[in-house]
Amino acid sequence: MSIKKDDFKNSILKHLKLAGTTLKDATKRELFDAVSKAAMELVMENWRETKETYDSKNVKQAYYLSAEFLMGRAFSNNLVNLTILDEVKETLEDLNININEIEDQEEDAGLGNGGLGRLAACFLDSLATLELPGHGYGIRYKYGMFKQKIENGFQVEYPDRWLDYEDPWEVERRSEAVKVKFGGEVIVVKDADGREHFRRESAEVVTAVPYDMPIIGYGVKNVNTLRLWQAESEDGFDLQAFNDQHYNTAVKKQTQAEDISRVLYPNDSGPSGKELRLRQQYFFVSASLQDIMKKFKAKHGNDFSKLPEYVAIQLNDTHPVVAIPELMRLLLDWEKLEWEVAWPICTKVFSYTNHTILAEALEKWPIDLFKKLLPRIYQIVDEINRRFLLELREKYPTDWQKHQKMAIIGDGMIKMAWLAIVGSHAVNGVAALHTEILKNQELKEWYELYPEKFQNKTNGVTQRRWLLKSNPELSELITKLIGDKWITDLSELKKLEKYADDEKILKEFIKIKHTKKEQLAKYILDTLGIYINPDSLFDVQIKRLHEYKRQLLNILHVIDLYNNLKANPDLDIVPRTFIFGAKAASGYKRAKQIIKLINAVAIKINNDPDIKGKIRVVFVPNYRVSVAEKLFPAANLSEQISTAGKEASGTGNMKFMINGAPTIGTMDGANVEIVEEAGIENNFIFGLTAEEVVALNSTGEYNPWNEYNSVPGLKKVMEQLLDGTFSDDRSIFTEIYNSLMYGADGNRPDQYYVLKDFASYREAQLRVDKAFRDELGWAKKAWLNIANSGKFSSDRTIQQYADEIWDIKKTTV
Ligand code: T68
Repeated sequence: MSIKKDDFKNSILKHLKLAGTTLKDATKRELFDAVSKAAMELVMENWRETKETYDSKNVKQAYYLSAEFLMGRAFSNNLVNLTILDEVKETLEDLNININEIEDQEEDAGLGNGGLGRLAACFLDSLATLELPGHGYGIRYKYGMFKQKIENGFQVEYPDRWLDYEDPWEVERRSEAVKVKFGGEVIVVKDADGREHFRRESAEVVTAVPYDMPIIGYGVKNVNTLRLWQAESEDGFDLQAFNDQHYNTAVKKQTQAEDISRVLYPNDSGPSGKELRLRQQYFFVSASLQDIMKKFKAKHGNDFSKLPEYVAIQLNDTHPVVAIPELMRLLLDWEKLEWEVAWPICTKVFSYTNHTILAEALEKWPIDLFKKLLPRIYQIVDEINRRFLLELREKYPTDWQKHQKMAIIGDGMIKMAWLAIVGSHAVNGVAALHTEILKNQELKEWYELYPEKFQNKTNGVTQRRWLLKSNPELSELITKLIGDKWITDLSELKKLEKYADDEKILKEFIKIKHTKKEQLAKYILDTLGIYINPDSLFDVQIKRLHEYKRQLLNILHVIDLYNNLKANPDLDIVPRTFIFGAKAASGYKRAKQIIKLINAVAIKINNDPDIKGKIRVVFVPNYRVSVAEKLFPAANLSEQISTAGKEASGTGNMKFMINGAPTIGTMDGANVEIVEEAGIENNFIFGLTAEEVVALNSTGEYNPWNEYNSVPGLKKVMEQLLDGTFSDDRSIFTEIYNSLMYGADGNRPDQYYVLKDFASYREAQLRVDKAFRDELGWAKKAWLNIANSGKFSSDRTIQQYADEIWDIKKTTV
């Protein structure tokens, strides 16, 4: 698309006028709104046309159900995908407006925790760009991922008020609201033919109001939809109670309904178990399915055997899995289908993605809670389970242990992952290694039972946001060399390989990397008041804080390096800046202690004159998508150091790779495939393998005291956690120490093998130090990572989902 500058200018002026202001008087926020609305006018037409095209061509559509969509900012990304960014920039310059300042007015849409939510956002971008009919359904949380501040070195959480200002990139569609019912009683009525009908009485009714965001394909007319539901009470507040001055009572129903979409749960793993969380899940799932069914019926009438020909539904982890019994409910109770007819329809429609092998993250709901909140859904799950157990008995007549292990309902719990596998035709992991671990370990019995269901879909990221938008300088160089096809076909980057020994090109790349580092250094200085040296090696670990991701290994190594520098001030090392960004789940104590440790180490090192700036440590607070866009392009080294077997895939690893940062990492998740593509010699691999971890776990013979006593320097580092080196309060790091050396909360000592991998990690860091001294040699490694990153586009991933799971087709508007 291209714009007529004068028309666009007039459109901006019109929107300013409608807002009751002028170019001269408008605040930056008012300008942001006006420019966004001018752009939205361009989007609207294509959006409508997209719906009409999908409708008139009668195509199958995919729906991505996800409790999280970590969209980040819309403004620049949408202008990029509309291919009008440069023209808008120039138009704004004519009006004396700096586009960067406008961009900074927008809050991130932080409706997700981390990788899982951001993956959903990348997938939507790819669906639209590939002209595929695929949309998202989720929750319009009033408060997204909390805002993190660091106070006295500790994480403190504040509400994320992202909707304080009206969002110009969404459209409320109140007329398409639907009702969702909770609780109450199930009444069974028999009709004349003896058929049972189920009715709900005295249920709590909540209204689900849809808000739509346009998902703009790059350089195409397709505009798909992300529909997010907001919860409201059916009939406002209780005026009678209000008149009687019972104010709390008057708003009770309203508050209870609105609670459902009030806030995102900030747990990226670990047990949920909270009633409100289940309410959220059922709320958005029921609303979405009603919406999907309404559209299907309007088009195809009541022949539901055709549903799988027109509808595919992807369940993003177990969070939306209650969709399986909900669709059964709609087919049985509303549409009067027989179970035997409805069930195969269901399994053909649904498919399920698993994102974790951490056992504690597999969702289970206590029967009592589930039954009380969703009585009819419980009956249906019970029946699914009954029939499934019959199937199991047939297949394994005497293996009672297996029946018990695989039952959907057991130990007083409903096991959502089991329900997902039984109710879907496809189950996928998110990287090759992860899928193998699912098949051979975690879901072994399930793979034996349903081998045909299991698939791998290695994750990917959208190069539009993570390269084109966030690194325009590198994008320009790439386009200069190989043209711009890479923007929609990342495998084109392979053509860069022939420049890997071209000194002139490598120097241009080095210069660009330096520019991105300067920009980041300026941002860190402006926001944190900390100076970092753009000539130092930027060593970056940015991801959720979790013990298995081992930020602790990183910071212990920093402490060791610090000790070495103190002992030998002339030690010849490459100057380094260790950069961290991470949020810890609010209730995750150990993760929070690790954040405190990183900050304490940072203060100590950054203020020690002996170090002469050779190493610096920076913790970037409130890590989020918009900050990630500054960090990935500026990184020299990508830290992907999880305990092997624990990180399902990782996607940050791919964002580093396409921006030219080699990986220091374990053979875990998608790191395995990154190394396969880019070459082990261009990355820094260390540590236990997934098999070695399994073997060590099973012998139970690992003893961290052996490493403690034998690895030079390690003992000292560990002692410093206790002796007040990093804090006057000697007790604050004791629990970290104890968890490593003695085990805590019933876990084995050092369950994530931090000490075990320490020596190997340090050795890999020495290789990094050595390699980085050779500027061109390093640039070549980085360049080869870029050139071989083609596989890690979410375009490739989504094309595989489209072909191998959903069976949806490219539909040009
Ligand atoms: C991540 N999972 C995986 N979970 O950890 C990561 N969990 O390896 C993978 O690359 C990514 O998913 C995409 O597949 C998560 O991000 C969550 O955020 C989460 C949220 C709520 C409950 C459980």
